[in-house]
Amino acid sequence: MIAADVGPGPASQIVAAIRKNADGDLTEILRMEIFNRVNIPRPSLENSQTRPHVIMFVGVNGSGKTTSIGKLSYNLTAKGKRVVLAAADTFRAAAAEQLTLWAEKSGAQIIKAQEGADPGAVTFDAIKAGMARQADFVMIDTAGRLQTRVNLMEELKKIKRVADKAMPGAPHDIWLVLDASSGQNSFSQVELFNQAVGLTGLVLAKLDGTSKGGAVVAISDKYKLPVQFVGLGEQPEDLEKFDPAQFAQALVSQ
Ligand SMILES: Nc1nc2c(ncn2[C@@H]2O[C@H](COP(=O)(O)OP(=O)(O)O)[C@@H](O)[C@H]2O)c(=O)[nH]1
Ligand SMILES: [Mg+2]
Repeated sequence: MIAADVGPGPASQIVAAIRKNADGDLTEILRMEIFNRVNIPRPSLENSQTRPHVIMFVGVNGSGKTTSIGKLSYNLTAKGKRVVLAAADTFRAAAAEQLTLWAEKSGAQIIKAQEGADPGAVTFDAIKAGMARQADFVMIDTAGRLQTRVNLMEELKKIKRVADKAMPGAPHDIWLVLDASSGQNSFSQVELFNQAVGLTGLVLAKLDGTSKGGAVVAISDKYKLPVQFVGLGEQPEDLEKFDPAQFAQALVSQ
């Protein structure tokens, strides 16, 4: 379990549970212990009564934010939902270009600005556009550079405040995108971003790699944050709803 990034806390609890049931099917007990920890209720996006439902994506550089937004946008527009994307990572011009490609691929609308522009202004405009166009979802892409940790967290707090100004109650969700291969490092990412902006859920990207995302077991245990989606590649279809049973099974098989 340590090798699978489950973390020392849950690992020793699970070992204790297995000791108690030493006569039982060990693999089955292990699977259930993992399942019970990651099976956190997650409200379905499709049932949201809020229009537009505004989701802000946060996370460190390269974790998979822009790609996850692109795939989710593709998924939602395919179901007939109207989506507006906010290119609020204005740190690099390439970030807006990357999101523009996803907007084109999925048929979403995109609000963007020049490199270096105020991410709050982009967020404000995107939410207003989403309201005016009666969009179902507005998804906000944000920057993730951690070398300027304090600035980034202040920037994210500001985006959150501006979103609420544009539409009281927004953002309705703030999801942290984790790279499944980050291992125990993802624990401190959750701590950091949760403290700054208050998370409502997780996206586990790059689960198609060698790591089966065991760190989520400890994260779920402590923060009770549901994993909403998992990323399984770079193609538009490579995003799936998180399935706790399948996740537990994959981790045990590993
Ligand atoms: N294999 C795989 N690659 C991914 C996945 N999600 C993102 N990537 C890749 O990871 C890199 C960083 O992703 P990006 O979305 O730009 O990260 P961001 O900096 O958080 O916006 C890109 O090369 C993506 O194509 C995934 O689920 N599986
Ligand atoms: Mg990005």
